[in-house]
Amino acid sequence: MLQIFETAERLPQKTAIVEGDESYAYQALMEKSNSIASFLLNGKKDLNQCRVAFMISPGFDYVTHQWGIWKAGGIAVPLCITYPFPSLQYVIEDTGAEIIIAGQEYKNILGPYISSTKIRFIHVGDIAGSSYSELPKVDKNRGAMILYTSGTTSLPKGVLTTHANIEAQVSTLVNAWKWRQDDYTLSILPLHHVHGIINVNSCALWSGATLEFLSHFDPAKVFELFKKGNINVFMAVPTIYYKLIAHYETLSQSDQSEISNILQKFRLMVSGSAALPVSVMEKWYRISGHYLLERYGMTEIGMAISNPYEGERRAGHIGQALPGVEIRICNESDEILPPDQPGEIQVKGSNVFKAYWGKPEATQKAFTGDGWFKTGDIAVMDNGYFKILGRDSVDIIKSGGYKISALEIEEILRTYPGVKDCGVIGIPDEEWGEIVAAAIVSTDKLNLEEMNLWMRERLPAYKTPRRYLIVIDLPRNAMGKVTKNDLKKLF
Ligand code: MCA
Ligand code: AMP
Repeated sequence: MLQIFETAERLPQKTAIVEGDESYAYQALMEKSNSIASFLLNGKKDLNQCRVAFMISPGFDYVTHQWGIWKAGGIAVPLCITYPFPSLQYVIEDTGAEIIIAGQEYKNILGPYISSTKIRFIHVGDIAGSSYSELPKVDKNRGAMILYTSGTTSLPKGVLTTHANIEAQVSTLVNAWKWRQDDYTLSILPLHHVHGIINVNSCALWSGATLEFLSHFDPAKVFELFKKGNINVFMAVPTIYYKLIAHYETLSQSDQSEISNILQKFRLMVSGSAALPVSVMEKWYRISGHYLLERYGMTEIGMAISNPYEGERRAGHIGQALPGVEIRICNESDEILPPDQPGEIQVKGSNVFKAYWGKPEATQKAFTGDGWFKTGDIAVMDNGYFKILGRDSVDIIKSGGYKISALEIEEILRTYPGVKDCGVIGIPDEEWGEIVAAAIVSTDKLNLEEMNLWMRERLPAYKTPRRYLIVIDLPRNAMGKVTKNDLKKLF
């Protein structure tokens, strides 16, 4: 992490963050994060990898608290600001967080729970002033961050990355995509995932660029900001490009040409987190004159494969291994296949995470005997470029760039009164990639609207099914296992 702080020291006067009408120089970022680190230390020499969960809206406060935790030697656990309480409680308890920092607007959701625990609770406003004590020298191989990812187990797993992992993930992208000081980018992605934290925020600040925040994604507001003419780098998930295109199409011809003229001047536009439909890539090219740079990554590894910054960006393909990242394609017995045969993507490199938090068995299962991380994504090399063919599990759904476990949703649905059984799947959708759909076995007359509301109290909106279907039984194979591909056909 050192380099990111070194840049801030080197460029004290340069604008680091813009948030609404406020702007903050790198010096302010350093001073504030130092005083936060001291406040967190509270007289101790080092937080020694104590987990510090924080629920802070995107902006200067988010970044300074994240940096403060790192500088004090803690492990940063960003909480999703749209999670309902049960999802927050799971992350807090699974990480064993000893400190929680919350913005004033999240006091109500967290306050009552925290007062019943021994957790130290800090409000963002509590940390004032700029006096600070000596900060610890943090070894790079110590834990820095835990992010939650849904997988083939019903509950999300915490992915522990070290300072060295984060450094590798950021520096690889800064070099490959030629980030520079005069770049100016927009942070609109959720800040409890790699895409927003690493690819956008950390790459920008590592490079001495300027990072402007928008509290949440809104196509009209994004275009308004583009029109100011400062932004020249933009990164988003395919659903966001889809929504921007849909909004563009509603504009008058003169507004369209104004936006198009601005977009032509951008240096770089990237898409990732889910497959970029060729139709979206082509439409965006017609609007902006840019072939989106599609790349492939995962919470456990940061970015691993990318189309080139210079050279052909091939539609429907994720590109080639990034420098410093080793990739191989393997069969189910982890034997290396020639890359032109379809198989699992396996990854090695200093970008690869340290462990699933508190889950040694899951960690062991995720790696081959010789230390390659098994992604579960199936790909093939097509004329020099990797192409994703699918996943090895039908229980993983990608919607709006979010990874969602069907099993987690099923487990909650089964506890709803009147639900005898259920099967959750992702159904293909042009805008969202997939949308979450649930088939419910019930003999009662279920009120689906009520059930949906009940689900939304227990799951974030993005994990809540958007389609329900009542069925007499679920399709099963001879072993009695639900055949999800048959289930998909019912929708
Ligand atoms: C949702 N809604 C519902 C239901 N579900 N309403 C009724 N019933 C339901 N079952 C409502 C929501 O409350 C909301 O309403 C509206 O539908 C839209 O919800 P949402 O899904 O949140 O969509 P959005 O707000 O329009 O946001 C779209 C988005 C967002 C901006 C594309 O999905 C997003 O930020 N995606 C990015 C995810 C990401 O960064 N992934 C990276 C992880 P209301 O508006 O009234 O509240 S992957 C990663 O990090 C790896 C390393 C990688 O490769 O990048
Ligand atoms: P997450 O666990 O949320 O980090 O999501 C990682 C997963 O997103 C990967 O395992 C892939 O399945 C998927 N993914 C990321 N980038 C792409 C891409 N460009 N094309 C297809 N799938 C992608």
